[in-house]
Amino acid sequence: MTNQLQIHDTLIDLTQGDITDQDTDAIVNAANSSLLGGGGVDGAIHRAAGPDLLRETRTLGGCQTGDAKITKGYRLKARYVIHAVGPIYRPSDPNVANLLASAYQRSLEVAVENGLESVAFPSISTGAYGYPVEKAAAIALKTVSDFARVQDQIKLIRFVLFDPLTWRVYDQALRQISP
Ligand code: AR6
Repeated sequence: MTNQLQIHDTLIDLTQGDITDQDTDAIVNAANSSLLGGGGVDGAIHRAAGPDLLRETRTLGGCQTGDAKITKGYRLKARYVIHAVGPIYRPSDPNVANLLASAYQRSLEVAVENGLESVAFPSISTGAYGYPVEKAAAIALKTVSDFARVQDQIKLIRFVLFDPLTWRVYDQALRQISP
């Protein structure tokens, strides 16, 4: 299953699977602000990268919600991991959408600063952090497509959706922004 949208020099594509298998220049981790690991995709990335990843994240002093920090990828195929911290969903908080958009935006900025050309994202905040997938997918795809319109360095932005339901929601959201 795949769905794609080309924007200038950047291909945005959706795939279903395990992000730890990706050979993009970087994979993005849905981390927490400690950057010391956790469950979900964070746990899977730390397991696949090996203990050197935690050794490096311990030196970073954490990361604020809506921000992102880069490390090496160690045993992963991806050379780098960009650790992004999405918000815990609170329906009454008007800032959660901005913080989620910022997690994607900052990840891409960090990728550009490090000369990278391909980045794979999970669905940030829609697991343990409880963000409704329909809302999160629209924010994620709008943020990365706006980014694609204003830069030409990143050639591939891939979303690796773990479960079929999340994949379908992103697929629908991508269709809505496609010409
Ligand atoms: N590859 C791709 N996606 C995955 C994988 C994988 N291997 N494993 C899970 N997902 P979550 P959050 C999906 O909970 O909501 C952690 O404990 C999952 O199905 O990983 O941002 C952190 O340390 C869901 O669609 O991240 C934080 O404390 C998506 O990844 C907290 O969870 C995100 O789910 C962050 O919560």
